[in-house]
Amino acid sequence: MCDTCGCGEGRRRTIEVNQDILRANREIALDNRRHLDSTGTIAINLIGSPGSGKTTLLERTIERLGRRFRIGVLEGDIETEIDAERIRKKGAVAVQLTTGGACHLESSLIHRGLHELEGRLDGRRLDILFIENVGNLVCPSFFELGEHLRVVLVSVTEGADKPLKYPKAFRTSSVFVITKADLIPYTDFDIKKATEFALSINPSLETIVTSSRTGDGIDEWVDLLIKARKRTP
Ligand SMILES: Nc1nc2c(ncn2[C@@H]2O[C@H](COP(=O)(O)OP(=O)(O)O)[C@@H](O)[C@H]2O)c(=O)[nH]1
Ligand SMILES: [Mg+2]
Repeated sequence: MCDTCGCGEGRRRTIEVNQDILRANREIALDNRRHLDSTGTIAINLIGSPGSGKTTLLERTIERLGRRFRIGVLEGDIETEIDAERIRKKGAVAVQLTTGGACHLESSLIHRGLHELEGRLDGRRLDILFIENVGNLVCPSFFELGEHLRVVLVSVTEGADKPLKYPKAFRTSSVFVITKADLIPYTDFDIKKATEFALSINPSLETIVTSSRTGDGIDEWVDLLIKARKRTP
């Protein structure tokens, strides 16, 4: 029962609780996944630091794909409806999920959000569901949400070493999006290094360099989404 003397007893208890939470989360994530498969919806979970450009990339994506596909967005934040409102202005249906303090989204919240999204669609099915996770490169990587594709974003102002410092986010993702490439001249960001670091953590990671400001790399990003959608049931 000791949390302070370093005997490890307290730590062992904490790990057991965490494993229960992760197991319960995974079970609901599997339910989410079954539901998404049954409606032919691909779900994409975006993980990145606050301000890394997640919402802006979604805005550019909806501009490009919004007429071709029915897109829904679950926006994760601690507080406010700001991001959901930004998405709605682009014409996609969006539900804001506020965690009230938690640093990540859990599968039960996605389950509720998905019902709410679908309730706004009058029986029509979503082609693509984007989940913008709470801004954080640590906690969201531990929680499966039922997504088909996990994408980790790092902007060039954050530094090329982030894959090494936050390996779990890169190990559990399939795609690495480097954002704000238009700012490279003002930073010491090294794309080659960032890519090598990311591949050293996860050799099958696909890297795309984008700028939502200039549009660079957005074609490649959109192509990747279309191909991923074709692969889903
Ligand atoms: N220069 C530049 N700024 C960007 C780019 N993408 C996003 N931003 C800016 O970065 C800030 C944070 O973007 P946002 O999409 O809200 O980040 P989020 O917190 O990850 O959703 C905003 O002021 C955006 O205008 C980009 O590609 N280039
Ligand atoms: Mg955002």
